[in-house]
Amino acid sequence: MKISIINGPNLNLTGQREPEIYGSQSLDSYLQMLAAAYPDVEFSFFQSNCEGAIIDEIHRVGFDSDGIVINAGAYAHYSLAIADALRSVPAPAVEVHISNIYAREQARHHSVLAPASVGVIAGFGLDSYRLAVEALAAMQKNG
Ligand code: CA2
Repeated sequence: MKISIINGPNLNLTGQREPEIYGSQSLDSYLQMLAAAYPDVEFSFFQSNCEGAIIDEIHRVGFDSDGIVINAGAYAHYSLAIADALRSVPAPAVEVHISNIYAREQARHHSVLAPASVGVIAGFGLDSYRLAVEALAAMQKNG
């Protein structure tokens, strides 16, 4: 099974700032642990602070992956271009957030990516990524 994990703006700083919201582990080290826990899954990892680069990556992996796990950061709240990109590829996407966006400021309560995704996982810290991988693996297993 091939799963592509795509991260958006500022997520490269996870673990370095605002640990009360995003935890103290770096995203890179977490994702390495995640990959080690799923030796049968072929992962690709991508992070960019640029909207167009995220869209290019969705186009690159979306025809070949069995699933996309996407944390688009703040773009989740307003990027119709990223939502369009998710709709333009066959791979199912799971939208992920480290924090519980619904317990934060009003502007973070809405996601334009949610309607373009098969599901949303938010609020479980970095474990949100593992839960998304589990969801995609269960979807594939159950057809
Ligand atoms: O909770 C999430 O995963 C978010 O996608 C994180 C985004 C935020 O804009 C979304 O509303 C929710 C922010 C990315 C992380 O930003 C950092 C800022 C400072 C230090 C570390 C990370």
